[in-house]
Amino acid sequence: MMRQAGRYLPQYRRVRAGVDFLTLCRTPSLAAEVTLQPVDELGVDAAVIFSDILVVLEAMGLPIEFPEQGGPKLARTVSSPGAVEELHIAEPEKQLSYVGEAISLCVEQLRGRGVPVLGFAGAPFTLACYAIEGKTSRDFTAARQFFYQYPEVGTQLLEKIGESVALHLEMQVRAGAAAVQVFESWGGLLGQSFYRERVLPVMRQVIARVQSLGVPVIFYLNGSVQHLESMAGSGADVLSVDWRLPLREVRERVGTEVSLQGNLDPVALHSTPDAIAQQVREMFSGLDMRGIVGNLGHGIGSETPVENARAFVKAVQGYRA
Ligand code: 1CP
Repeated sequence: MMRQAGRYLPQYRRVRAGVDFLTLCRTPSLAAEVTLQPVDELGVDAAVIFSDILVVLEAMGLPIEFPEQGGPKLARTVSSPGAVEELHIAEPEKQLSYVGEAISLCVEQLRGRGVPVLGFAGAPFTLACYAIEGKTSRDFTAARQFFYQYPEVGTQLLEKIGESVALHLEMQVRAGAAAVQVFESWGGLLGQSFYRERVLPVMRQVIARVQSLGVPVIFYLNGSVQHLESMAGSGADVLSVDWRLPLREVRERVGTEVSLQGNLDPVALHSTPDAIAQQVREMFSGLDMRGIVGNLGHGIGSETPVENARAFVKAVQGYRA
């Protein structure tokens, strides 16, 4: 599940009560502990390393803060073409080595259990949104404006972030990640041709770089309806889609060469275990199940009842059986 290690789990909140979010990310033993909680508690088939997409921006020279209220904030933003010039390419082996150490610890602790560890990173456009605006936004208007105002510099920004993301993912693979997921959480804000022409070329490069190390890449895009053909053209091994279209229809649009991951609306986990099992059957109905990964259509909410998250995992695994 997306964001499977986190606030809806009481065990996570107990660990978090003693440390701030960034300390948790930067302490490999603690990051590994919370990464493994959903494996033990829910029986998920893969562990998703505990980290955040924004750590790459910090390594590029934009310090981040995670205040207890109000969501993450950057201490500096990219507000002019000059600021793009000043950004560094991240050096993950030096600056983000804690992520690799946490992955290696998880791999070691999961040995013999048949549970792979997944790495992840934000996609270049989604990270550019945070780099330009410095915090979350409903529609990232200022970020999108930047790309129209400074088309060439906008592309340079995507390329610099893309290079940093590729290096970060390569480091995670070397540390033992069996696959990686790239999160394009804000891609749905863009029109079809803008995404295809301005963003997809950089995504393709990132994906190919990681694949050359021999691991599959999962490409998640929230708001995927208008971008399915772009996603299919990205070269990713698995397309992870939101809940807005049935998987059957997604399959028709992207063909049979690529695997699909998804796509229950995470809000549906606020029903009952029986209703969740019914929704999982509906989600898979009429599909050839080869190359299908059962998942949510976006991150699990922090108020989700744990027994319902468990019911979701059980329903997917029951369907597979
Ligand atoms: O206090 C806390 O515990 C902070 C809450 C929190 C958590 C648990 C944040 C702040 N990040 C995380 C962990 C996290 N972030 C994971 C954990 C690993 C797992 O999957 O189990 C992952 C995969 C992420 C990825 C992430 N961070 C994304 C992409 C996925 C998505 O939901 O679209 C995004 C957009 C972020 C930014 C971010 N970090 C934290 C928050 C609250 C946000 C969202 C801000 C916003 O709404 O724009």
